[in-house]
Amino acid sequence: MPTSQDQLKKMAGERAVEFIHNNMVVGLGTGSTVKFMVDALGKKVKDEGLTIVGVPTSERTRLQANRLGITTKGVDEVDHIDLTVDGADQIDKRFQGIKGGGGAHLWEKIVAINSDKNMWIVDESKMTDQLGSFPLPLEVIPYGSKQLFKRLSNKGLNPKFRMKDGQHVLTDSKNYIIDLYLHQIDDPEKLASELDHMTGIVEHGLFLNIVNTVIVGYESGPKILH
Ligand code: ABF
Repeated sequence: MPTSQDQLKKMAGERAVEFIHNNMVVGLGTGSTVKFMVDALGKKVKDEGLTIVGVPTSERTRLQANRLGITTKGVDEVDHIDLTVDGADQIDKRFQGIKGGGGAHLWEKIVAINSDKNMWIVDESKMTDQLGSFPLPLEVIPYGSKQLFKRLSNKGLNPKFRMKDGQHVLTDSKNYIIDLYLHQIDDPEKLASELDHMTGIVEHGLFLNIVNTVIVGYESGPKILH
């Protein structure tokens, strides 16, 4: 019986917990792989009487952590973050990533850039030779977003508002999300720089030169890549 994607995610999430020790301040990402990690972390905290402070990157993760007895603080309430463990949507061979499939990439990037170390936990399906087949999320300010949409379209970036039941999907900061359907991104650095200078875009989901360690769940077991 082949290992399911969830089993591969759980494998990576549980292996990540072995890197979390007493008195650490740990950034807690978003997504289903992180959910497995936080479940395992909650068990470790309880079984070993661990003292850690979690810094969640979404309301969803904060609620899960608190439910499991993990103390959480806001990113501005801690003086440093030892390690952030987060998921990802795509990771290429240079450890460049696309994140934001869950609409949380702004808070995730804020916590990530304020962390001493970053670790991504994924199942093997997220590893790719080239970024781009996963739509690139943008968090955008609602005011002027239709004009921004037109500018993105005119640049050939194939934008689409992220909608659910006819309504804009809102981020935790109450902004809109536009996904760019690019199929492949030949120069992530160039695209990131272009997007960084477009007024109205709060943050894009290209996470470049951020991650230190990736744990991948494979059929044969978890692999730790540096
Ligand atoms: C989050 O993890 C998001 O940035 C990304 O979209 C998601 C991956 O989701 P999953 O772990 O459920 O595959 O950090």
